[in-house]
Amino acid sequence: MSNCLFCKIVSGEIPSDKVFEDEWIYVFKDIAPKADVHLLIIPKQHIARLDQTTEADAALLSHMLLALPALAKQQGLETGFRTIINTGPGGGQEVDHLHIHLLGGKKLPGFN
Ligand code: IU
Repeated sequence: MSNCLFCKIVSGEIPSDKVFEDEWIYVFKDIAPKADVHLLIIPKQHIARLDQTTEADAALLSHMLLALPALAKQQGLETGFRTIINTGPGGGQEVDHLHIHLLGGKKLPGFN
């Protein structure tokens, strides 16, 4: 999508701190990190929101999830990590391009 910020990051039109990419996904450091490690995992194809995915996206969604442990390990998150997918305004989604937040490190607050 031509006016999508994350599509512009994928294409290189907007610079990013890239951590990983493959045929399906692009991974970069969040510009305003909420933890020691804060990555965003996004599909290269434009999908706006998780609630707009269908069975046709199953392989891509699986690929995104399965990439997380290796990314966490690469970032030194040996004791675990948190994943967040904000969906729509009610879920606090600010950028309308599907993304998984991968967070971890000593500053990560708990839920309790
Ligand atoms: P959200 O789930 O849509 O709320 O998360 C969007 C994230 O994108 C948020 O953590 C921002 O800091 C991040 N981000 C970014 O990394 N680079 C940008 O240019 C913009 C937002 I705008």
